[in-house]
Amino acid sequence: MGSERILITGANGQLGTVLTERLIKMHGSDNVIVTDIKTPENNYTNFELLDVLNAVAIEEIIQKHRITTVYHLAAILSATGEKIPMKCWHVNVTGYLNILEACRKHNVQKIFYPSTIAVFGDDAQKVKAPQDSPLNPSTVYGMSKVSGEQWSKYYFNRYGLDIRSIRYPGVIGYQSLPGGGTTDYAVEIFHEALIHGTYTCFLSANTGLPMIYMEDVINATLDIMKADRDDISVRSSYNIEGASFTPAEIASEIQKHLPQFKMQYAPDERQAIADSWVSSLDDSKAREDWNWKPTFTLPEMTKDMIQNLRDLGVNESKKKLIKEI
Ligand code: AKB
Repeated sequence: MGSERILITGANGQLGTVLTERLIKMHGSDNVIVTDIKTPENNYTNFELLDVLNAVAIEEIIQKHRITTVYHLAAILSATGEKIPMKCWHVNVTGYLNILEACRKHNVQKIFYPSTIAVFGDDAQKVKAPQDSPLNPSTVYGMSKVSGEQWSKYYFNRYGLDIRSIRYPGVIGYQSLPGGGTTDYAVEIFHEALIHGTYTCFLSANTGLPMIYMEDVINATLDIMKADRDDISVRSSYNIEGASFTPAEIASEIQKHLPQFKMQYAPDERQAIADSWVSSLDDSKAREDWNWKPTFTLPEMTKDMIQNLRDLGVNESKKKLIKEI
């Protein structure tokens, strides 16, 4: 572990912010090269501006810092992707190919590639969608991630690149804010509940989606990267799930802590995206291969979110939320 030199792309995002902190804690700030297309608020020892569409810059950074492992998080998510489909495809697919080629040429040993529940489409089984479901998504984001899963398998089979991947559910955490996704409501709801006592949800009450708490998703990411190479039998991407719920269910859980909280519904264009996805996943393959096991249920994540946002000072979080939108 001591000689691992890590590159993380898209480090300013919802997950990147938290994963970067954890990787720095584990490997030391000298060994973690933090990159994003925008300058972060945090003062990292090793930060470089990086647009993943710049293949030359990726190679330079990999060579300069003698990178051995890449966590490639840079991507455009589902809702934004539908507004700028060509750009979404370009960033998510060409950007990933730039990373794969640079890794192949410069002998990077391991890559983490996040896929998503957006890879599923109307023909997938809605409840407990199997690991080997048909993948016919209706969004560009989903199409780009199905393609990314295929490219991962190709680079593993053809060049032996040790690429590991998880299909991320919607992520809920107090540390950072999501941007441009369809599952973003499940974070926004906490900020609005604490500040205004009401939230107007952009999905309808009974839209069930797979979700996961930040602590669990970070552990999953680190655990799959730690697993023995031979234990990874899925080289496209693994289903994982924390807790699946609907907007009505999370609202009623929040009401247990904030009894005055009121939820309204005004579904927008994101409803069609959510309707095309599955509502829960069968993650038994991840459990079998690398011992995946979530720890946070909906009641536990709700309690933890409210407690932490209160401790952080929700006004500060809200300021950030407004800026992000
Ligand atoms: C989104 O909503 O687009 C993302 C995802 C599920 O990948 N959070």
